[in-house]
Amino acid sequence: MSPVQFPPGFLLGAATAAYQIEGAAAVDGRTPSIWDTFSKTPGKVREGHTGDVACDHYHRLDEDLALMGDLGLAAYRFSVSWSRVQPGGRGGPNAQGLDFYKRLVDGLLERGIEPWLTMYHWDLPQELEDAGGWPVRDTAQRFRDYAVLLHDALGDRVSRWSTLNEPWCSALLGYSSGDHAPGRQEPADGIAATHHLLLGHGLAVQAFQERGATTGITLNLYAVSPETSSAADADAARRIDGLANRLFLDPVLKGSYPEDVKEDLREITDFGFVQDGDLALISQPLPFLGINYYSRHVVSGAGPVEPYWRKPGAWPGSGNVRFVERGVPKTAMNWEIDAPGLVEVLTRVAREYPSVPLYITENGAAFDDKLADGAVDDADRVAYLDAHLRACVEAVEAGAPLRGYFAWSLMDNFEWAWGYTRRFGMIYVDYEDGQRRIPKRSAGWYADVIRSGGLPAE
Ligand code: PNW
Repeated sequence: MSPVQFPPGFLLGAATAAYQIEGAAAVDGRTPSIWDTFSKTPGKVREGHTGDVACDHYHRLDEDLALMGDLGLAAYRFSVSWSRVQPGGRGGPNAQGLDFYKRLVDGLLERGIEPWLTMYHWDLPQELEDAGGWPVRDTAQRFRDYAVLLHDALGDRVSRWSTLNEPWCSALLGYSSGDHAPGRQEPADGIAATHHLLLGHGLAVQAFQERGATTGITLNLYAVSPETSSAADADAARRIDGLANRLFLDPVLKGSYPEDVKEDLREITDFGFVQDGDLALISQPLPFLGINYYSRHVVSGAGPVEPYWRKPGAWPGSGNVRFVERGVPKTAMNWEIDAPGLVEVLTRVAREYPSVPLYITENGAAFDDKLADGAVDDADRVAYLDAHLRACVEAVEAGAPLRGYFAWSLMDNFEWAWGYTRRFGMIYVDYEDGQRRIPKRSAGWYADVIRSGGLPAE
């Protein structure tokens, strides 16, 4: 393949999330989140793994900052553990917890790495779950107060903020399918949680605006296509696109929930949780939309059969949808590799939801990495990242206002329900050998890409 240059100013970074890397779960005043509780509930996470220690990033900050500097990252996307900085999810700040993020941000700025802070990457303080969690409206107010607390503490040195990471996962995997924390399985709660997450986002945007600041949001979006041209398959694709993409894009960028999705969900909920003014809050202007892209869903209306990769509860009201396996190459997550789908998602968002700058805030892959002679030759990950970065350039050439890309992930980490059995990192973490960090081949490759501002010929 031919070499490719990124547009001037195209930002290249890497991403992580608090519960997946920090460890130090009960240190310096942190209280449990729903992921602490969930991972300690037998049968929920592979091998009974937890984030108690994770990559011990909390205690290895300097080493990890040095690795980010070696990579030459232009930006680093991380999340804050809510219960570390506001134990219990209410009341005043925990200075010790905040101090960790101040040291992280200052260390990034010293190295010329732009900090991109995500406020909520799935780790709700357990006390707030005990009070009802995201299906309850008050949780959105709690989130607003937490956003203000973060802005008070870090607003002088962080300018790139995102409220939520992937509310689809928090709401539908957390409250409807139960694959993720808190593991509840009530579709109506999943949809109420969706609204209250988005409301929390809107309240935070408003609070930031009152303080002369801005914050974006990150959604996980999919390319969706029907298996055949039949009407039943087209309807299946409409439903899955509705739940995965438009249920979030429409309220945030158009100020309404999609009518067809409300109709699909009619037997589950009447959307009675939406109050006057909510959608105006949720659809306030954004500085950017973050998109996490991993794969495509190919669907057929010929079900009912379980989706091959999630329990049916993740797709309420879509019991007749079958997720089709096409026999194309997959990652270790069993997710099909589909770089053209990324072009599709970006150009679709640019067309249907114009005038918001876009960033790929996550893209990457788990593969069966082998540590041999102190090195990891992850040629498959290099190929994956190369193909998806080329897709980004193609989307820009097609007119999408895409401004940057964050690889998922900086380092191997706690992959949620899969525990440490799946590795997404460009840096290998040897959990058995004192948490040793070993940059994989992809790390060196990505450093070259950043340094040269382009992709080499294959
Ligand atoms: C995203 N799904 O998670 C998250 O933002 C990351 O924390 C995570 O490590 C990464 O992608 C890889 O999984 C997802 O089942 C988890 O559709 C599950 C799904 C999607 C995204």
